[in-house]
Amino acid sequence: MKRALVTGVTGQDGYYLSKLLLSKGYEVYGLVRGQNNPKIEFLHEHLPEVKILTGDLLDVSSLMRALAASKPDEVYNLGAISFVAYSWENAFLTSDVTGKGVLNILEAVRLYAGDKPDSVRFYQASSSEMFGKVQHVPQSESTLLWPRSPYGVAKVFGHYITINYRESYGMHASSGILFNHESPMRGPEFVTRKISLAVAKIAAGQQDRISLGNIEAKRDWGFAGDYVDAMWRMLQQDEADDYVVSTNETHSVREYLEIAFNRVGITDWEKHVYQDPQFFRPAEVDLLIGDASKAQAKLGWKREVDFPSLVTMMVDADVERVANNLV
Ligand code: NAP
Ligand code: G4F
Repeated sequence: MKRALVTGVTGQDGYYLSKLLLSKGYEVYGLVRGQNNPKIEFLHEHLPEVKILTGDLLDVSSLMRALAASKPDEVYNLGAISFVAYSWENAFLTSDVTGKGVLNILEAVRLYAGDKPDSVRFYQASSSEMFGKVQHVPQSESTLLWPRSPYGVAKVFGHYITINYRESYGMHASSGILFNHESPMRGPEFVTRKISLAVAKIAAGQQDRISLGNIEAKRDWGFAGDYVDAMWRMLQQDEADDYVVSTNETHSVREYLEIAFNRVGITDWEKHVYQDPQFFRPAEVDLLIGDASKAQAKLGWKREVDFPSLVTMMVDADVERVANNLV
């Protein structure tokens, strides 16, 4: 039985990745931060087989302890401050957790692995946000990085320090440059879930409008359940490497709104949408569209859920939650 340690296990990807690893027979250890984190209850209820270890990416000794306790074959580093808008207001914290936190766990893995540096396979959750002010369309592994937010800058550090540990110490450390991926488990601060939740409440007569920022921004949106499979595939390769994971399509927030409102029978949706300056960003990433041909060719990965199905899945899940008073 293989063992995996997952940081960020209480997040969206932590949920889908843990489910995938458990279905493959892994023993899964999840790192949870903080004292009495309320999300532990969710894990006990929905992923009872995951063994919880406490630790924080800011505390190397806690990472060393988690490695000693889990003795992992694979480490998936999903933990991060991941909300881009928040990263301007909390740039130091974001740099520490999302950037330096990667160095902390890489160093912990390196020390733990001792004279067999490639005995623990390592996955780093890099991001399409690193492309920022895009220098090439579509974006691939070789596109110049030009981050536009403190979060993006921190992710660039995490990305290059992962490559550096691979090249310096021979670690099996791979970096997945994942484009936006969503699901009914997405946090409500992200635009897709903010919209699906609001649409469900508007349809139920509980709310009249939604306030948003830049609805012309374009993203390459996929389904989180498909993307965690790419993470796992990366760590099954003989050689560690970096891969873009995307759908190779781009859609605007406006298109997402249209499909979401149409799903609940609202066609004159624009009257429910207000633009509020507080949701515009100091520097925007206007367009993301990935080229995942390397992941498709080398990992045999492909996405299963297309954009309209993703929007529908998210709206339907929130309609059900609203009907059952769960949100
Ligand atoms: P998420 O839902 O925001 O989850 C982030 C996780 O990081 C949570 O479990 C959070 O714990 C944990 N965390 C925060 N600070 C930590 C710390 N100091 N020490 C340890 N853990 C900490 O994010 P996600 O969507 O699942 O994304 C997973 C990873 O992929 C992140 O690194 C994200 O930046 C990256 N990524 C995401 C996307 C996407 O579209 N979803 C795309 C590219 C890359 P709490 O629950 O306790 O807050
Ligand atoms: O949903 P978002 O907040 O996601 P964003 O900024 O693209 O970041 C997500 O994807 C990254 C991968 O590229 C991850 F690395 C990162 O961790 C995170 O998961 O915003 C998407 C777009 C932006 O252009 C934003 O300006 O939607 C626009 N938007 C318009 N109104 C809004 C809103 N975003 C949010 N969150 N809230 C709004 O009201």
